[in-house]
Amino acid sequence: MDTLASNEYVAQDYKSDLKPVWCPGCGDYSVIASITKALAELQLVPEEVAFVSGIGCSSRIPAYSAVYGFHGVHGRALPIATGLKMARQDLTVLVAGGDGDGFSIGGNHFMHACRRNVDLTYIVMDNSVYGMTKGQASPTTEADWGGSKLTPNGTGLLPFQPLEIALSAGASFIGRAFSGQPGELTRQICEGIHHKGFSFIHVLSPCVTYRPEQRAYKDRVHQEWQPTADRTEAFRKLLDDDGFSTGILYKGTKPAFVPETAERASFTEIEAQFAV
Ligand SMILES: Cc1ncc(C[n+]2csc(CCOP(=O)(O)OP(=O)(O)O)c2C)c(N)n1
Ligand code: SF4
Repeated sequence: MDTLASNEYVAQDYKSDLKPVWCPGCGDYSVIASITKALAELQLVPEEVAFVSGIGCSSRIPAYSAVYGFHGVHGRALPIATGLKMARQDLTVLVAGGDGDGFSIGGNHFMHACRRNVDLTYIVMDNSVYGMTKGQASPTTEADWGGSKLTPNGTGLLPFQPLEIALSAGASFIGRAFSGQPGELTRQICEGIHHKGFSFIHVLSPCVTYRPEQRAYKDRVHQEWQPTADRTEAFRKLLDDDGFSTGILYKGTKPAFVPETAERASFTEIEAQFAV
């Protein structure tokens, strides 16, 4: 495949013809715009990029982009993406989803993707709610939010801390951005793609339908972090975090996991190994 000369691609080239069905005002519009802008800034050849997601409003992102895409099973985007990257090291593999998809049903995969440090860029649109299934509490929902009929008195549970989990599990790039600040989000996506290893970008992306109060995020976010390679320093910053600090928190130097080239076996050979 031909690699076109630089500056030939514009953001529009990475958008599909599908019109998003998100609610007017949903933060995810800005996330897809930032992603396509980042791909254009990096002048990536669309055929050399693949987008993987699970299920949820945010997980529709691959359908709206014109790179290779796989809209997978709820919570299983990361294992699919890991397998793809292991088999096709030449591809830039992006993964997208929501807090429910990534931290609830997919929470186990999140930890192990951080630990494996395969070269993926994982963009989580966190709206602290299950948008697609009409507003149930998610792992990042505040303990006292009573907006769901299922939990009218709140969950009473300590919210999941995605950045702390990512840092302790071994992610080598961690950032947080706000969908209402697309310039900063685009910058982080570019840096995350550049970074060799597992890049986790936590995006505060309001669900205006089930969490209309999240419109106030714009008054709460504050640019705070400069990247450090010191995990202790990054943990200290997280202890002071109010959940609305933005910036790149951590950029480590751990080498990305690259698989050894395995000898391929035929299906008959594999079956023979399991024969009793
Ligand atoms: C195995 C399985 N369990 C549950 C569901 C139902 N389901 C679809 S989307 C979703 C939650 C989506 O929430 P989130 O990932 O936060 O994304 P959002 O819609 O808020 O962007 C759930 C529970 C499903 N599709 N598959
Ligand atoms: S329900 Fe919420 S997350 Fe889903 S499209 Fe509407 S605003 Fe966005």
